[in-house]
Amino acid sequence: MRLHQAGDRVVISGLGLWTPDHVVTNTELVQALNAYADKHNDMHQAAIESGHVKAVMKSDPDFIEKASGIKQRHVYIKEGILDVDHMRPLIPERGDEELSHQAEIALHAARSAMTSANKKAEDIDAVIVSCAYTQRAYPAIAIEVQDALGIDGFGFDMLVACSAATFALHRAWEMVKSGSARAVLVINPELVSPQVNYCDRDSHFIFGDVATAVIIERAETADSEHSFEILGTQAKTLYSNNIRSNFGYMSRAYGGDPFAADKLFHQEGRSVFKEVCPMAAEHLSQHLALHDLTPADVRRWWLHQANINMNQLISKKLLGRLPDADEAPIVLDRYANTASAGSVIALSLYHQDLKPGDIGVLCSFGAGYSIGSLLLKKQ
Ligand code: CO8
Repeated sequence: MRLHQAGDRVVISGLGLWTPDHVVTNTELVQALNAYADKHNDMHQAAIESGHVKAVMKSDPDFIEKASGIKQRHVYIKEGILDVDHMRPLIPERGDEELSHQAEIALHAARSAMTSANKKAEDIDAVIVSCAYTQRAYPAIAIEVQDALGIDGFGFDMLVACSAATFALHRAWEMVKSGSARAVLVINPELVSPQVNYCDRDSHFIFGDVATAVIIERAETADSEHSFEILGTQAKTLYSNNIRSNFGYMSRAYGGDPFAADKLFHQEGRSVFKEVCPMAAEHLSQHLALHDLTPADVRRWWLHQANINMNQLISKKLLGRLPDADEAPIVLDRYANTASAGSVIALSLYHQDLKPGDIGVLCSFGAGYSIGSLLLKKQ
């Protein structure tokens, strides 16, 4: 075990973003769901009338945009998603000797973060892959990525749903602070489309795929064009069943349909909205107060990207007014909810204009419930 110099000041020195080529618009998604609903409801007409089978409810692009702010999403593989006979992405299975799908998208983001931080494999000691789902239990995707990049050190996977990125950055910050790693590569390969229920109007529009990556190191070793000192990190969890996925390794023992609706992502969206917004606003004001800061001192909010109305409500609670796009950039219109990666996409796309000394807040909120935040200062 190596022990490196402890980091007095720790910075985010590199950011990577990989966006899948394929786009699915709300209109496309709704057309597919509505065609599926017609087919299902015709086929099961008698059972639906007798109450034995539930009718599939139709969706509406205007509802989606108004209720969420989402206009489109990127997906890793589009084939199958809009096909009424499949209603899921058709992703070819790869053999044990091939690079896994999730490691592949993780590598795209990782390489771009390493380039932006001017870091080579030999400068990095740890890799964390942190996201809502990993495609297998072991070996860890992080170790596969570590191997592909030629990093000598250690790697592990973390699952914290929407807060996977902020919680992993928290761990990376602690590692560099303590000297257990010189630099840490945190990657969020959010390959969520396989777990979206494209037949359910309540949730079919919510998610998109993406991969983000961040390099964390001591301020003394950082030489990138843009870097942010991490002034502090805070994490909070509170158990809730309102956002849930029951898919897992126990499915084989249960014997039922491992892909039934309750095994996929499902939520009580209204309750989540009502409960999480005040929690997030309270969490953020307390975090700022710990550093003798107020919301008015924050130049930019890189908030979790689940729902535009949630972000507006949280910002209003913090600022007493709605923020403009420059203060709290929105990416969910283009990317939809990308689980943990949303706030990191916003940081990746909207940071270069900040001036030295400017304060920013990176914050996630979602399933668990979980809330994570980092206070950042532009160097
Ligand atoms: N088209 C037409 N009508 C619809 C549709 C649709 N697509 N969907 C719902 N409706 C209907 C409902 O059935 C309801 O009808 P009725 O009044 O007759 O019952 C009506 O419209 C209103 O529905 P809602 O009350 O549900 O509508 P809302 O205004 O609350 O909007 C939202 C729904 C957008 C879901 C909103 O509640 C929301 O965004 N809540 C917060 C959700 C959130 O942030 N969740 C976080 C989840 S992400 C996360 O934690 C990461 C997990 C890991 C990711 C893995 C992914 C696979």
